[in-house]
Amino acid sequence: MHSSIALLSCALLCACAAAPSSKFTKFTDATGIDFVHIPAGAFRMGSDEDAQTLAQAFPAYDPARFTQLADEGPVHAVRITRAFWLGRHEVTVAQFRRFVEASGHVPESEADGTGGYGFNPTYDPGTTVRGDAFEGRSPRYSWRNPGFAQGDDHPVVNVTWNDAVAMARWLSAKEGVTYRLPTEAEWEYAARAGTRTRFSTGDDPRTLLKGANVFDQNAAPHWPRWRAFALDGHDGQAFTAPVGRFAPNAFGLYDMHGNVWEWCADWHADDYYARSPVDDPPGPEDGSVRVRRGGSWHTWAFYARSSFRNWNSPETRYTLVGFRLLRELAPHESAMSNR
Ligand SMILES: [Ca+2]
Ligand SMILES: [Ca+2]
Repeated sequence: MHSSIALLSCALLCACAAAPSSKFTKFTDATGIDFVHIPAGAFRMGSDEDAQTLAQAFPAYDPARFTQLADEGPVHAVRITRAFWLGRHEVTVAQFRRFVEASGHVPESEADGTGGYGFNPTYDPGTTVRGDAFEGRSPRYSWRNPGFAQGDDHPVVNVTWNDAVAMARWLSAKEGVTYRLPTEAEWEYAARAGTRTRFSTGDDPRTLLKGANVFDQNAAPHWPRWRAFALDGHDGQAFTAPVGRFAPNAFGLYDMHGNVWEWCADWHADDYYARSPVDDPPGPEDGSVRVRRGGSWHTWAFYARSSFRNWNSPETRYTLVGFRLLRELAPHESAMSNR
């Protein structure tokens, strides 16, 4: 009797150690959001590539840009001690609309009356003071309308950090499990999916062509002044792409690079990596700007690197910024999970 129990336990443990049981590798919640099981694990976070190396790899860029990346270092060990579910895709227009309609939440782009940003083919960045690539901020634009066509399966944009957190809270109450934005460490761990290269697809930006929607030869004709920075190739997408259109990373996650920037839970601090804890770094205790990661459909490849950190105030809404949700494991799932 004892030996058969021991054998059974071993079989379960061995199965879990090899790979999470299929029951727990993917999951679709009641609102239709697909999640991928991300196991606990360790990785090296950040980048310590020197300016000279980067200048050689990205010759079109002003070398001064490569001296402004101090917040990516030092490279440091991070342990993600708890497995979690991460959205297979960025939150889509349809999913966000479902949230808005069911919850009554009024997204900030509509609530404060100032709108968002949008693409207007007659707008010329060269005639503006800031040289911004998009028109706005204007009530003409919001999460409903970024000025270019978006299907229901495109990632929602013009959503603020506060909007993203509101959706996570609504889902938490609805599902009885915690939904939230990933921490910056969870995001980079998931984006790298075991890689140490600049992108999960490799070091060469051209490897992104099959794995990410970034600023490429399809997008460049709309912004000719930045043509020199467009990826050398066509990814087929001038604006946002339907989520999941490109190849996934080794965790089965789509669009971690490109399509839309993704809000993370953390405040941003330049010096955080030098003082962050090894286990589950939560980000600085306070700050004024929130982290966003991964680059977008309008982002030059260099800024879509796994280690690149960008940020904005929590009420920022923009044509390039969306989010992806994390769902924490329920207690019974944690017990079964490959820790
Ligand atoms: Ca593109
Ligand atoms: Ca993305």
